[in-house]
Amino acid sequence: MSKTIIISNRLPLQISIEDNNLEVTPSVGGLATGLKSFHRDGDSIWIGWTGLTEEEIPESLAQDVKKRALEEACVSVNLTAEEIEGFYYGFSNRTIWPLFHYFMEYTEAELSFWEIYKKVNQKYANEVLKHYQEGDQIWVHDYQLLLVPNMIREKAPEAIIGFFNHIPFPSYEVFRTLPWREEVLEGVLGADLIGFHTYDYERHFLSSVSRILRLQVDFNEVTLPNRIVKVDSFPMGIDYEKFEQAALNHFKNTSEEQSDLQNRLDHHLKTTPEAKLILSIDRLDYTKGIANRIRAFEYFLDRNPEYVEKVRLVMLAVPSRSNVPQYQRLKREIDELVGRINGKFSTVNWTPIWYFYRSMPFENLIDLYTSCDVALLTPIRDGMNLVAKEFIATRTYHTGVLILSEMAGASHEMNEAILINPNNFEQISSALKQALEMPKEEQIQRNKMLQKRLKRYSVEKWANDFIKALKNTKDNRNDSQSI
Ligand code: GDG
Repeated sequence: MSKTIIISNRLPLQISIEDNNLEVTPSVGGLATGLKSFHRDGDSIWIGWTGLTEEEIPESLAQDVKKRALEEACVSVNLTAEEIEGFYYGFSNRTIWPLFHYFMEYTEAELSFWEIYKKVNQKYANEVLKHYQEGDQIWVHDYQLLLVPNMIREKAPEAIIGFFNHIPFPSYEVFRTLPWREEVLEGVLGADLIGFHTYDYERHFLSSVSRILRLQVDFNEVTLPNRIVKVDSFPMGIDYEKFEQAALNHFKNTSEEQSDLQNRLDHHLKTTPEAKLILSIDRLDYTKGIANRIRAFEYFLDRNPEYVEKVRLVMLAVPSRSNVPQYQRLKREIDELVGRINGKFSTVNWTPIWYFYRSMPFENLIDLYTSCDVALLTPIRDGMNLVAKEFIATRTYHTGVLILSEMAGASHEMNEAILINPNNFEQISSALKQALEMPKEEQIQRNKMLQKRLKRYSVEKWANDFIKALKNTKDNRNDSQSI
């Protein structure tokens, strides 16, 4: 029987070693959260890195690491500390990530990063080839593995290969600045089907293919000498029921069962009953517009002093890529901004910003989603943004307002949110006022429409649509062979 082989940089589980014992925890992040349910319910294996470098795994535990991963139908790829440095922190996060998010000034063109990126992509491809059997579907994910599709194709020309890019694909004018632009495009074109979150990213990719590689592009097909590659958009959804159910369960909790965080949130409601909570959740990343958001909140308080003591920004920033200098600088900038604004506006009973710099368990995310009145998500660029969708799924009373950056892929499907330009503080400030004063009936009306759409376009549908389209490419290939 055929299976699906999923390949991503990280596995959906993270393994760590405490006192010579293995600890397995779920990975946090968009891709892992999204695909986990597809993997759990389907016939698939997942190939990726566990989070431990070869040097960190004592020989006595090496087999156990493999075994623990296999229990979850996962296969671990072994990477050394040097490989992680050059491939992950280097080329992936200092070259491709900033370039694809239009942060050209952060983009480093370092030859040694590129060399190691190629080597590590080959390692992933080799691991796939070990597990691949004819008839399997191979599904490669994201910007860390752009070369893997073609590396597999070279050894298994008949393989059915899909590639999905979780981050934006930049316009040709930006992409063309990459020194290794041809190799990157050729790497991805090893796939039969290439998916993006939005139609815009799809068009940008096709425009680069036609202008850089001079290949024939007809609507959404690229003609190679011996194959046709399909390119399409598949906006990723969430496990809607999981979030909705978690919110429903949350409201059933007795006061003894609820978390310390929820107690703290309740205390806020009791002591300042008219005060509203504004929520933001993201990885601490310069693409997420966290500094802009804090400045816009300051702008809002400056211009609307009647909201002092009446509103609070609850901000969860999850530590991410803290080895990369820009992330370290951003962390310092955010610490300073939060300190300055809390110093400027705090009163004896009130601090305007509650800032959490950590990862939280799922139950606490639900506490935050359900207790806040407004979600303020202001990425400068974002492939999709699942947090926006999760917030809406947890609003089981249909109240609450989402303010979302128009630079997030999710904004294309979420027109009922208040859409803003993340660089326009004045606009964010008026969006906050509009959200805080929005009549309940209007909130309910907007959310019901959003919920209906998100429920329908769940992550399960996203994955099934992609796999179905991938299988169709095989049928098309068979058809064209028989002509
Ligand atoms: C990339 C693209 C695209 C966050 N903090 C915690 C936590 N999370 C979960 C959220 C959500 C996920 O992580 C974050 O997803 P996003 O989509 O918002 O962002 P990225 O991590 O940047 O993801 C993005 C995505 O891939 C999918 O294609 O949407 O554009 O950049 O699911 O709930 N989960 C837990 N604790 C936390 O503290 N448990």
